[in-house]
Amino acid sequence: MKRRDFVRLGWATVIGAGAAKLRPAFAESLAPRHAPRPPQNPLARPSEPKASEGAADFTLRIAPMMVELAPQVVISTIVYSNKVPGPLLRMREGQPITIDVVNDTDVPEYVHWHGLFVPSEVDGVAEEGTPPVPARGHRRYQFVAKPAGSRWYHSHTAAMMDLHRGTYTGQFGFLMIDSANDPGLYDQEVFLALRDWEPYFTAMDQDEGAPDPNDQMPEKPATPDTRPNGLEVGAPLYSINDKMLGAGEPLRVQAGQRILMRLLNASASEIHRLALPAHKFQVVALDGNPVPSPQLVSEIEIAPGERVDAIVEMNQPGVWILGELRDVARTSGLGIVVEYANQQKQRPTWLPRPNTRWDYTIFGTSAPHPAPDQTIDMVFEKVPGGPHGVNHWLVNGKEYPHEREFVLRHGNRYRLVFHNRSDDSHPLHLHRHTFELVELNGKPTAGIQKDTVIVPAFGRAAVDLVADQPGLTLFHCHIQQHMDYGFMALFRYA
Ligand SMILES: [Cu+2]
Repeated sequence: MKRRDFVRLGWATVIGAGAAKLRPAFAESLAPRHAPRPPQNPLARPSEPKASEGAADFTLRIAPMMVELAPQVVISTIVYSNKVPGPLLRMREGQPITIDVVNDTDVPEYVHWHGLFVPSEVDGVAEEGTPPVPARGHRRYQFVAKPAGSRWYHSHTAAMMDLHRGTYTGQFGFLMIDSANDPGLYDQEVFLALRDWEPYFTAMDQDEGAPDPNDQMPEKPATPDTRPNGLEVGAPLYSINDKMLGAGEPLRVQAGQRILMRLLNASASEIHRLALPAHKFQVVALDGNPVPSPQLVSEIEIAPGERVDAIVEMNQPGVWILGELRDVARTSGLGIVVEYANQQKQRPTWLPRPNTRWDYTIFGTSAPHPAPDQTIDMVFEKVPGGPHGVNHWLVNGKEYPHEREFVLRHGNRYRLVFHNRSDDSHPLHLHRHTFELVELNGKPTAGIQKDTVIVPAFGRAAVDLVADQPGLTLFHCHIQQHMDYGFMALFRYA
């Protein structure tokens, strides 16, 4: 695909199209809590693609913004088009799409289209050769929208020690590719992005619960690593979309409705677990791809980069908290009130829950897999407290870059075996492709198509990949700090 500059549009036109009005976030939060409003998520209203030829379908404008997470809790970050999350980019599968990105900041940026099959030159990744959106400049991205499902877009800039860059900022948004075959078996669709804010360095683990004695840890070394842990990134504030628990509009539902929740973990560093007391989630898609065996679960685990689509049947009238299982995260903002019609008088209820284990394989089948043409082993290790006191990461014994280690032949089938020899769980993401989960800690499965998979601490996962998207392809842990400090590899096509 040929990239064109959009100089011919004229700068004034671009500014005109891109300049969103200041968001009335403050006014909204001052509105009476129970003012009648249509029961829908404001995010569900997409920015309208523009019809005229030569104009972009969407314009994103990168600029700083004050975000009111709660009354008197206001943070400063960088966002897309004065919104957190950025505007919902909604498109049809197969539709050619033009997106203009205007960068009003002093640093180059990359916008990555997560989960899409797009060429390396537009994937929004420096390592793959995508050109940046220059500081105080602009760039046009063009691609064909595929595959259908819940996708998203976010900054793909390295942050290193600067916790105001990359995925630490508010530069993220939902990108929905609608399939012509969506059965539409729901009454409301809501987009819920989990986030943390104001990151800081700490040597304490943020999201790891106590290890379950029943956990399989096939990659656990015989002798434990006794070196002191280095710095990781934590956060004191959380939100769903741009509001801390209780500060925003509740999710308004009616008894009998089926609510499709499109969940995204847009955090730079933390895996989250969510529950809605008295309700169950019917998980229908993982990373936007329908699962072969939709199942009812009472908790959802979702890692940075992942999406979970789940339908919740509203059959327990009341006012509830959809929130993080960990009290510290939920009471620091990670939740949203779910309010049934005519129940407003009640206080939102949270019920402590037994910690069940999230297991991807229950959504799969037991179909056999074709034999791979080649198996590629990838071993991940932590170097605790390297330079700057920050943990560093090794892929097959070395930090990024890898030159010719990972070479794919077009059309071949590969089995990637991820050996996590560290005491952290890692959400591993492969760009521009989806892979099929084959095995997790010895448990076989089939039919689960993902682009990001959590490999638990000292765990092992195997995924099958058909090499059908020629071009440079980045692989990395979706935790920003891990990626910045070595946890990346570039796949090439021969
Ligand atoms: Cu990681």
